[in-house]
Amino acid sequence: MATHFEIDNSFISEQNQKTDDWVEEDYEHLSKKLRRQNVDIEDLVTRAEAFRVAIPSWGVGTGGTRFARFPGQGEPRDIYEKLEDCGTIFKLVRSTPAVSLHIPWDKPDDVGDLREFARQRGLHFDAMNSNTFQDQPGQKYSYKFGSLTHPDKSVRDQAIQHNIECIEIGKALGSKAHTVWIGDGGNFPGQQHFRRTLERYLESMRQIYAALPDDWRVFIEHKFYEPAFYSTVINDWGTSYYCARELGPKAFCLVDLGHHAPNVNIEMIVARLIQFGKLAGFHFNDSKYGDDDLDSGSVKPFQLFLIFNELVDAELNQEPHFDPAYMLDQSHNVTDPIESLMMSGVELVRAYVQAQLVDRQQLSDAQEKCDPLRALATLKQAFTTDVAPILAVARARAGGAIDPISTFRESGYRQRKAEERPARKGAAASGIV
Ligand code: RM4
Ligand code: MN
Ligand code: MN
Repeated sequence: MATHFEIDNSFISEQNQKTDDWVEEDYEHLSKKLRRQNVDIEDLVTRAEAFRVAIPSWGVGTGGTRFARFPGQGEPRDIYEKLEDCGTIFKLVRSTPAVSLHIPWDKPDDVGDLREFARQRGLHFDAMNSNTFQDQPGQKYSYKFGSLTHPDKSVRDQAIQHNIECIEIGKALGSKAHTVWIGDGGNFPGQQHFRRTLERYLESMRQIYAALPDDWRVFIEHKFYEPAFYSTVINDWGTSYYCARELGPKAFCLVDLGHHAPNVNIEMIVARLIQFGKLAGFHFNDSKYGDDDLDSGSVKPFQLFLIFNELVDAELNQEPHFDPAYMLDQSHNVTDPIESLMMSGVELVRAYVQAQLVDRQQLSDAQEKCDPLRALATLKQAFTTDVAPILAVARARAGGAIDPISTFRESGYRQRKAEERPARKGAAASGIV
């Protein structure tokens, strides 16, 4: 069998030695600064080390737009190569041991073999994702006009069966959750009867819900437009919340950051879902207009921080049913996907650690005393603290890279994969193109 290039641990520690000096110096300085605020830096490093975010299998391939896709060199050609890349990301940043699969893009021939392949790389499987927004070769009924909410029962049944199959595959892989995002909706006023389509959704979802094992959860993902441009069936968090309540205690609402109109107060939606005990978790990304595919923290890092502020507040308060699943869901069209995913993963830990720095007593006092300026200043103090040394130390202690991007580039991984993975004739990249 051909050997596959891997970055080895000794290479990572060699690279880390190049940067050790400044890390130590900056860490020391930050620890003194934080001590003045009664914060123990070691406690933050422990929390940073424990932070986990899942990688979407479809994120390691190059994405594209409706206009074009510019494939990168050495792209993964199948689920095994995708897992190889996920394993590399995990090795360098140490916070991403879970991978989320999309079926049928990642449908394995041999589930046991795939599970073992992942295990050998220290990886396991996060939520499963179904796909009823595309037609697959040989599929009997088309999803052109919807899936779980289609007027024709045969189409709905086919979509239900597909979701149940995803759960079955997930069970064999050791997953514990299933995410349902549908592309169902309308492009024209009058095309769909709004109430009737939502009724059909619930009817279909009840059957999927019934197939969930006891220790599983189902995540409902809302999106306000695209691919349908006039209306979508699960358009916002209110609809998602209503459905999750109707379905039962194993149903939760998933927030994909890009699935909201520009300027929507997402942190407030997060707080509401926490309060109602229905927050499933996140698909993290960033957006500028109506997109859902920019890298996390690239455009609105303050918003990301404010979201984590709500999450950390809930964590510290030990809110009931609070067990959010974190995943990245973004499309890398012009960057190396491995680099983007590593950087995004790091941005999430950064926001998480910054949110830990919020002086909660001071914030609460400012709120009770109706002092908005003080409240904002309290948040800003945490947000403007440069926690980079904490992140670097956490990664290094866990065996990861102090500088994941440089280490990745120095390793020559991408060039090696370009040799190992010549484009297969006629093979289309699986995923959104
Ligand atoms: C959608 C949504 C889903 C993802 C697909 C690929 O916009 O975010 O989570 O499965 O894209
Ligand atoms: Mn998503
Ligand atoms: Mn999306």
